Order: sequence, then structure tokens, then C-alpha cells
Amino acid sequence: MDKLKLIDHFKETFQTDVHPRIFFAPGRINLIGEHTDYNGGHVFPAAISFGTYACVKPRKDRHIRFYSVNFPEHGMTESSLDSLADHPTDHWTNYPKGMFYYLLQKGYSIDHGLDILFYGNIPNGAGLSSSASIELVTGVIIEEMFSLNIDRMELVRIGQQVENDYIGVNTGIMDQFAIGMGKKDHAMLLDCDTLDYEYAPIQLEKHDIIIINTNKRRELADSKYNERRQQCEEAVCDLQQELNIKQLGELTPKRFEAYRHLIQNEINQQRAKHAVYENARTIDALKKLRAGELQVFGELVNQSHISLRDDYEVTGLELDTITEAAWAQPGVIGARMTGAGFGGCAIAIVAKENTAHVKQEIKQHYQKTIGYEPSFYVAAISDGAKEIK
Ligand code: GAF
Repeated sequence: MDKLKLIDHFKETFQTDVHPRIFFAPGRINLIGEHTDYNGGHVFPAAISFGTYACVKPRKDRHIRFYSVNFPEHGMTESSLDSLADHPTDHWTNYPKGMFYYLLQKGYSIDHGLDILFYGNIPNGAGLSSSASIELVTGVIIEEMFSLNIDRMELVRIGQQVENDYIGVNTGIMDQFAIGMGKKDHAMLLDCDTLDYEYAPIQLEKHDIIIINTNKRRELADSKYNERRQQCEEAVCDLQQELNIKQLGELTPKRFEAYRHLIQNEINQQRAKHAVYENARTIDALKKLRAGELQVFGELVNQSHISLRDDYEVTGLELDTITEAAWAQPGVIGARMTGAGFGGCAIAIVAKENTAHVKQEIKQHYQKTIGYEPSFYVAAISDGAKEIK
């Protein structure tokens, strides 16, 4: 939907002639470093050009009204700034409401209501972080509409708090970070323990990053996600008998191998192995990228998928089918699932001249194996959440 249509939609929905201010927050892909963030390890995500748009105007009272073009069935919802602790509804409005709630709790002065229309072009539930995108676009709306000076990393942390405490999914900080801090044509290496980060230029003149959506519903994804996190925490407890560590991200693969026998449960041992080796691969991946060793970078990307498939067990038939089909194609530098897994999307780095053929081959193979088609998007790497002037 283009800007003018969005504005018309806004005016019609809220029955107003007021010209809205417009905001955008991207979605994200993660190049490598999966299920490492809540283990205090490294991640290497980038913001993408798909995301959430929002049109906004102020109100004189203390009501906030939300409407999403993506969820017309939920109609317009109205809340008061004074009763945000109640969130009995089970739908998307909890994400923006949570942002208002925690910013108010932190003492930011939000002294009147807003009318907000959202429109997202990130496929929902596809693991490209549509939820963090709504959180961060709301955060930036609040910052700009009330002329607040909020440190961007604070907004990122509040987005994570919404996810953890308001919604109840125990996610790490990667998604909110990527969406809040994104930079055009750059990926970001974040140390999720110290929150130190660095930008790395991604100039793939001769390559595309294609995103391939399994179009599989991510059923039970939240409970399985929380279970993985719990298994890693149990592994840390066992290791603490002899090691003075707080998180798996503190271990090198060598140190892990010397002590892994302390982890009682075999499944927990596998989970911990993934977290430790994936962290090492992620640090290495940045070095390889900086050195221009794209083939080796791609090899690390592939190893990441294998580890998520065999040790972390979060891929499933659909993501494996796509990824393995991609590996078999000429011109594919690397391919893996991205995000939490259990369905959602994979990414593939492909030589431009092969992109069309690779897409065709993956589509045919997936259709034959799974019974329906995947979707494809070519991602541009974009800036983080901001107002569009
Ligand atoms: C989801 C979570 F939100 C992130 O914090 C991260 O753990 C990711 O899954 C897996 O790497 O996107």
C-alpha cells in the first residue's frame, strides 16, 4: 500500500481531515547467531525493508485508539492511558498497549491520547519479527509525538519487556535491537551479554539475500521456545558444579567439551552444544565477512542450520526442505533458517545470476514434498525504526 492510500485509509477510519504523521519500523532477518541471545552470546541480524507503517494523530482526551489494516476483523479498539494494566484481549493490540504501559511506568510524560492506524507488510508469524516491529514503531511514535528524549537502547529494552512480561514469551533482545538500531546496508554484531555492538557493511553487489517463507503456521512455537530456554538454563546449573559461569555464551567450544559431561540430561547437552558452538560461529562469521571470505561465511551459515536441525531441533521438515533444496543449487553461498524456527522463514545468499533459477527449484521441490508453495522476498537491508517525513 502506498503512502497516499495509507493516509486515506487513516482519514476514513478515524473520520478526520487531519493529516497524520507517519512512522515506520522494519522487520529483521538474522544472518547467523540463533538462540544465542538469551544465552548471553552473539547475534548478527539486520533490519529489512519490510515492516510496519503507522499513521498517527493526537487526541485531546486520554484514549488511545488502534486500528490495523491487517486485522480488520478486530475492528477499532479503544483503551484508556489509565487502565493499561488490564490486557485481557489476546490479539495484536497488546504490543502497542504494552509500550504505552511501560513508558508511562518509567515516568515518561504521555499526557493525551492518540489515534493510530497500523499497516504491516511483513508476513505475520513468519519469524521476521512483526511483533517487535509493532513494539518499536509504537515506541518511536510515543517518543516523537510527546517530544521525549528516549535513549534508543532503552526503547529496545522496553520492547523486550513487553514481550517478556506483558505478552509472556521469554525472548531475548535480538529482535528489538535489530529493529531499533538497524542501519541501511549494515548487519550488526551484538554481544547480548554486554550489549556492545558493531555495524558491519553488507555490500553484496553480486548477491541477493532471498527470504523464503515456509508458510507453515508456527503452532506451539512460544511454548517450545520457552522450553529451549529452560533446557539451556538447566545445562548452566549442571555446569556450575565446577565452572563459575552464568551463561553458556561465556564458554568456548573447547572449554565446553572439557566439561559437557557435567550436564546430566543428554538433550540438555545437545542444546548447550548448539548455543556454545553457534556463538563461536557467529563471532567468526563477522571476521570472515570483513576479510571478504564470503564462501567461508556461507559455510558457517550452513553449519548453523545443521546445528539448529540436529542439536537444537527447531527446524522441522518445512525449513529443512527449503534449506536443503537451496544447498543443492549452484550459486548458493549459504542458506539457513532465520529467527526462532518451528516454521517461519529461511534465508539464502545467492549469486544474482542464479536467483531466478534457485527460486524456481526450491519452489518445485517444496511443493512436491510439502504439498503447498513457499513465498519468496528479496530483502534490502534498511534503517531502524523512525518517522517518515
Ligand atoms: C526469536 C526471539 F525473539 C529472539 O530473541 C531470538 O531468541 C530468536 O527467536 C532466536 O535466535 O526471534
